[in-house]
Amino acid sequence: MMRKENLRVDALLIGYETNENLGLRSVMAYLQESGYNIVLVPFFPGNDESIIEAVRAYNPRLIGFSVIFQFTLEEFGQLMQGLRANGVKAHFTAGGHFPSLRPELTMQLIPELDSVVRFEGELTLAELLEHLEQPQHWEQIQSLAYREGSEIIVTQLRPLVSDLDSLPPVYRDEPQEVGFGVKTASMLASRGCLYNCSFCSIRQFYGSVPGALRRVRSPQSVVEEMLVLFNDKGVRYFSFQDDDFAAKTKQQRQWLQSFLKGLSETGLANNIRWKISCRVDDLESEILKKMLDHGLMAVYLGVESGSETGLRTLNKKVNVDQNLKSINLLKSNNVAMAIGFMLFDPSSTTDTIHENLNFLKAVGEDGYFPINFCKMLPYAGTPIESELRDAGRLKGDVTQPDYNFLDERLDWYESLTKLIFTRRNFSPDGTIMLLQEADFRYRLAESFGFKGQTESYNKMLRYLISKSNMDTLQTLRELLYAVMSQEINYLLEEQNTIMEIAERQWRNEMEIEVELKSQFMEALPLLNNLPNPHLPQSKDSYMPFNGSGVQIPSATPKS
Ligand code: B12
Ligand code: SF4
Repeated sequence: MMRKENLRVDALLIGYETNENLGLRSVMAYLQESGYNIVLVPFFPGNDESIIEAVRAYNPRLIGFSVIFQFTLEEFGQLMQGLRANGVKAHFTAGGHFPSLRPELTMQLIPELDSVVRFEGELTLAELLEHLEQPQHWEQIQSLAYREGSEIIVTQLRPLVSDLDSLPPVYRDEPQEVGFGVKTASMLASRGCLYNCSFCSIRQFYGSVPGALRRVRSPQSVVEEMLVLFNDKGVRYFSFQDDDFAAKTKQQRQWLQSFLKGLSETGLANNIRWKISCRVDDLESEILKKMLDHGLMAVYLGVESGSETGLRTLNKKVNVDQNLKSINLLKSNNVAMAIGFMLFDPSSTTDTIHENLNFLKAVGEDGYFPINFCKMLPYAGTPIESELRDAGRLKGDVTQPDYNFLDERLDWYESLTKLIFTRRNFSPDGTIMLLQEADFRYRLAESFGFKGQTESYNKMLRYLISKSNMDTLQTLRELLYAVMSQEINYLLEEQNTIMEIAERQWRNEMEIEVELKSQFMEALPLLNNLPNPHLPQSKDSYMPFNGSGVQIPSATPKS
């Protein structure tokens, strides 16, 4: 972030920037293209002071908050309070999933907000900036919610941008590194998804507005953006954040073929690695192999459940067998992977929990990837939220929506697992993050063509991941038995057993973490000395993609 004292900018945008906030950066690029002066400031808890300082320095006409995670509503509310308390008079607006779907509630909960920009923000925010000082015009701005006295006015919806190529490439600054000096960028080739999983915000977000449920950029524009990042910023690892990097229908496969062709023609295919997130039914051997030949390195798979009942409740439209097949396909092709998995969902019973634990054992015992799990949460506007509300099972508050299970003892079980596993599963320095990081770095090194010398490190890593997976499953089983075999009234008598299970789990985690850190430290000099043989040194060795199909000589192929 550049500091220019006493500069009055048009807008200062604030949001989580863990993997580059592509939504905010797209809004920023569009506004810049429209001639506005914009600044981006990252948000994270505890950063309020530097945000206040930035606001003083830039004196923006408008501050835009990116509330893409429902659970951050309160944090953003507090930040806005702090800004107002410091005398900041700028117009406050917010965008993202929750504000879009619940604009009135958002503005009631955060009285400091002057408006909400609903759904896709590029065009709406540009129009708001243009007419910021003419509130009488605001009712003509589509997809806006704003205050008029004590009333909240919600305007007509704006159709989705029909051609994503008409938007400028997202704003970028200096890329982060993912290890061994490899620079990374987040990418987006599409917006939206054709499915309607009951727990997911995506369908509600894009489906509430006129326009196609899923829109794709042209393969040329995606490749071109990658090439610019490769040449100008030295980016070698591209992380696609598309909701579903789809490869199921004929049309989607055709898109993919053109994309892969573009990667070959530009010489990128052999010199970059990339990651996608997709559904299990997108994966099929032939197309996967083609993607791997063009630099695909990692896949995040939306598995979600190992129980047929669970998959039905989540409306995933796949079965357990398909889940297993896709995971095995990735394993047999040596692809780095992680899965999304919800051990608990509203239909959970002891039987479905057992099914899930069996599934996790089947996929996790070999230590191929660390298993992680969570409880499905009913986000605003999702089908499951309304089902739970209708059934009188919805509880919690706006930032932490929750529900009760049909069997009261499962509520106890789930609370205990939360208590025991939150650090392992979600803390930035917990076992899962450490194992994932170690696994990722190993696979990155391996994928860039450095094989053999880290074999012992790999073996140790598989052992530790398998141990963590199996310890976790044992704890989950024992806990389930301890809780479910008792009447609620007698559960307190199980306190000691439960404490023993928890303490053993935590001891095991500590042991794994200590071992991992020492192994990692030992392997690090070796891994760090990777010669990076396939990374071209000079950006001049590449020409910009011109879409004409010109073959550009590529560097050393991937081993
Ligand atoms: C990339 C990503 C992440 C990245 C981080 C992204 C970041 N910015 O830092 C990582 C991997 C870290 C992540 C983590 C999580 N994520 Co996530 N993530 C995404 C994902 C897949 C893509 C985001 C994106 O780039 N979208 C593309 C852009 C173009 O769209 P957009 O963000 O919606 O932005 C547009 C509009 O919303 C609007 N807009 C957005 N902000 C603003 C601000 C202003 C001022 C204006 C005017 C407009 C505006 O304009 C933008 C352009 O049109 C989304 C799904 C999705 N499609 O959005 C889930 C999503 C946001 N994640 C979600 C969740 C639940 C999580 C986790 C809680 C998961 C977990 N169990 O751990 C964590 C929490 C992270 C944390 N901070 O603790 C949910 C949020 C649901 C909800 N209602 O709250 C989503 C929607 C996925 C889903 N299927 O439901 N996530
Ligand atoms: S979970 Fe994935 S497949 Fe299901 S609706 Fe959401 S983005 Fe689409």
